[in-house]
Amino acid sequence: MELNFKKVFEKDGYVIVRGMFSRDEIKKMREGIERSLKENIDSDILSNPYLHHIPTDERVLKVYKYLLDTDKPCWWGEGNWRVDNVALGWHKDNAQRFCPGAPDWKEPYTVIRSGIYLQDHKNFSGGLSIRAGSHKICNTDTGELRYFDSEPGDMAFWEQTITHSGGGRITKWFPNKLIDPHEYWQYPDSKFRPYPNEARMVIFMNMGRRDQCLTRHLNYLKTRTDIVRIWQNTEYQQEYLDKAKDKLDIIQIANEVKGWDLSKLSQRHHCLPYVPIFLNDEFKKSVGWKDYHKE
Ligand SMILES: O=C(O)CCC(=O)C(=O)O
Ligand SMILES: [Fe+2]
Repeated sequence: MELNFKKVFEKDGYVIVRGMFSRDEIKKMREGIERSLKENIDSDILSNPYLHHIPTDERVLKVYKYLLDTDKPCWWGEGNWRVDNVALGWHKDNAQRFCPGAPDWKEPYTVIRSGIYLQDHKNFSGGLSIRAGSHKICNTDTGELRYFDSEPGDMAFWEQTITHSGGGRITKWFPNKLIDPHEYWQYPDSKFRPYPNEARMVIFMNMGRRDQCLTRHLNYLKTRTDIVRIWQNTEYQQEYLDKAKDKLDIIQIANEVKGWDLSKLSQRHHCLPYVPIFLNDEFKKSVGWKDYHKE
């Protein structure tokens, strides 16, 4: 795998690495998700008996190390899978999405998300829509519309600040002519290519490096029920940790949030404060703030 896409990544805010996994590996990942569903395993994938090898896979790490410019990417347990559950509508996934004055927009947001889409979105709808170059812009209306036309085996990496939407649809006769997801409703279904026949399965992961952005990102995640619930479900097997710890800088936030009352957290996104008057001791106490970049 030749790594020569840093400039493109920095300019567009995303990259698709083709043919990272074999068809057989993809089939096993699908089976791993099916078994997890049956056995009710909904925890960080590094603790999942069927999927724990993915974050430490040499090919995955090679790309993360290259993009993050670090020898040991940070792992904090933001790795999960989704089945038929699509985040529709343009959005970003960073901590402060609406204030251009926030550090998110003044400095690079160094957390990188990735997705392994386990079905064909080259010939079928259902892939990710994104706005190229929008990772540097604090609004969701700007950036050329693109579609992740991934085939099983491809893996996509994108910035948390990029504008994106799940469940993209391609048209039947002109797959390169994309329609804004907010306008799909204006067209008949017959205009679009169908979704793949099999269930839509995606494995998502985030990695970063030890810096102030990481501290902001992790404390932001601690305000959200969806991610805290996954951490609460997570018990790392020592064997997996031992295998991973030479490759990943592991932060076990899962241990910090064990007894937390989920009803006190938020189901939705709330922007992380960034000016001292709001990012005060009371707020910090409420999220169990930690300076992860200093640890
Ligand atoms: O379902 C998808 O493809 C998009 C999910 C999403 O928005 C995300 O993982 O950040
Ligand atoms: Fe998202």
